[in-house]
Amino acid sequence: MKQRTLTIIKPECVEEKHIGEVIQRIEKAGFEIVGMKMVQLQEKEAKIFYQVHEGKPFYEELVQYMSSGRVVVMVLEKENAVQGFRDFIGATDPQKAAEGTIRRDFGKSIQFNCIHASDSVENAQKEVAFFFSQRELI
Ligand code: FUP
Repeated sequence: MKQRTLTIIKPECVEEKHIGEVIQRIEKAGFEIVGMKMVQLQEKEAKIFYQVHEGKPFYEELVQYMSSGRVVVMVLEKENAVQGFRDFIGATDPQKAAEGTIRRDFGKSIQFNCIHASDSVENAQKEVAFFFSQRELI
């Protein structure tokens, strides 16, 4: 069944001008971009987006980082998109990510790991709704 998932090209990856390469890989892998925008998250928005991690040791830093610069947010559509995209980008820690994955090739550390992917169908729906209105999704 076709699914939709949310991805974010994170601030360091935007800063280092990898937007084009990352999007090219995503498209070549068969994910269809059905929504896309560039934003800088406000700190309060990043807090809400990462609410599931509240209380964890890395939460505050993660919120600061994700609101520190421009990000590119996309909604991707494909069969089994949620798990498929997580497998495609690689493990959270770029050093543990498989060769040829986006996180392995563009990530710097577990925090600066280039790209976000929704972790479940339910969270994907919530995350898509967090960033996009109905008319922004084609
Ligand atoms: P993932 O689903 O692969 O993005 O990983 P998690 O949901 O476990 O983590 C979400 C984000 O928190 C990561 F992308 C980066 C950050 N993080 C840290 O900064 N330190 C950690 O130890 C774990 C996660």
